[in-house]
Amino acid sequence: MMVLRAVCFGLLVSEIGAIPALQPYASAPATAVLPSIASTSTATASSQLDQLASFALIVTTERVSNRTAQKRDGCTRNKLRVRRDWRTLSDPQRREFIDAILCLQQLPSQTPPDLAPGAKTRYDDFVATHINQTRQIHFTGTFLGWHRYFVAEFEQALRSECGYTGDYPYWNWPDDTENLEDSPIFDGSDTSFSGNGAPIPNQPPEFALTISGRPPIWLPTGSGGGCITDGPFKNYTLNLGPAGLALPGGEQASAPNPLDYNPRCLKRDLTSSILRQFSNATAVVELLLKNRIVYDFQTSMQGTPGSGGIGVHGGGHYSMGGDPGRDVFTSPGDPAFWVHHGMVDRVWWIWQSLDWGARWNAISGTGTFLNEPPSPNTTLETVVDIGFAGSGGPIAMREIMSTTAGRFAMCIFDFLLFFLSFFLSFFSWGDCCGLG
Ligand SMILES: [Cu+2]
Repeated sequence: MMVLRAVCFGLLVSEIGAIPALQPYASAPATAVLPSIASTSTATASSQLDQLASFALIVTTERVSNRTAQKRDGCTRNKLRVRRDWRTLSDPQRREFIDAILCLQQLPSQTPPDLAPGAKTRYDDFVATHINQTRQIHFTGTFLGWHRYFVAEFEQALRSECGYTGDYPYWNWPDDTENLEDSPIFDGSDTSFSGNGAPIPNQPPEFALTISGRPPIWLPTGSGGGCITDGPFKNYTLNLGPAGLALPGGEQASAPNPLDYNPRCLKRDLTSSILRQFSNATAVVELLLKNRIVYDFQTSMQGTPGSGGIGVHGGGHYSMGGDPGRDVFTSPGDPAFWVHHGMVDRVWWIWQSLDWGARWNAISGTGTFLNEPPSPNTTLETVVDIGFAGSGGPIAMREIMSTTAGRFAMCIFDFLLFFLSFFLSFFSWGDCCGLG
């Protein structure tokens, strides 16, 4: 372990160069010093983010190395499940993930038709659940935990129903702030999530987000706007929604019943400027370092109402644009949702790991969107569920707060650096502690 730690910090020191300020963390390995202020230099902030993620990896490794924790959590180092940056996957690995999603889009829905008449495929089950619960899982105390569960159950469906064997990927937003069209996620290649939508001439330059009667936030439209034309999902049909789809020009579109069958193409309107403004490396590091209490962290991540911002979470969603990219309810209908929320989960994991003892179970907020209408506080005993999307059933928040404990003991580890993963490869990686 000491060797591991020494290697990690050796790497970090060589990576980060001069970090503006350093601060110790209470429950961290004694030798750790971390940045306390997000650098305004993109390159330095990216290194800071790598450093914070590497630190989280060390904290997690130490936790599962500890005999007491092993006994308590049932999660051991030889059962680790790894999450990876999409950029680090080989083409065949990317293709395996894409093919597993395409497979879910072929399997029949398990949602009863009277509940969601438009849910035709297994993939739609996830979209239907998100539409159904949107007001209870955004700007609520369950936001982070619910989406962690949702992503984990999606991963489990890919594995158990479509034979996926690879690692679950995430979209590292700061890498794509210059040009989304060139991103390995959106470049339209066979190993991407399909590309931009066909360009719409003379598209209105902005669209509006309106939250609970507050002044609208106007954001720019992008370089596409129409149906996607290439890549693995070009024949994919979006069956559900819309429900609160922000349209260029300021209008919103909602179907009378968003769970009815409404087949249409997937539209994208890639907007690098939105990602650059809200999900750049400085913004991610600032989110991680500035917010010491979970209420501030989760609210800032989603865009503090009245601030004019949309947070790193909103930055990823709205930079995809189109339909359902601009529809909070229907957003899982765009397959890139899953790598975006892989990153959301990763950022929460890093934040928790910065002070694990105090933060793994930190929970705040209520059960309704911005507490409108007022509802009881969310607690560790609050039960969440994901309807017919997953197989895990209702679960208490307490069970989904940790990546290495609880009923789901997901053991999410994060390899940022190829040579770090090479160094660690003497561990025998296997299926993690199991879901359910
Ligand atoms: Cu969501």
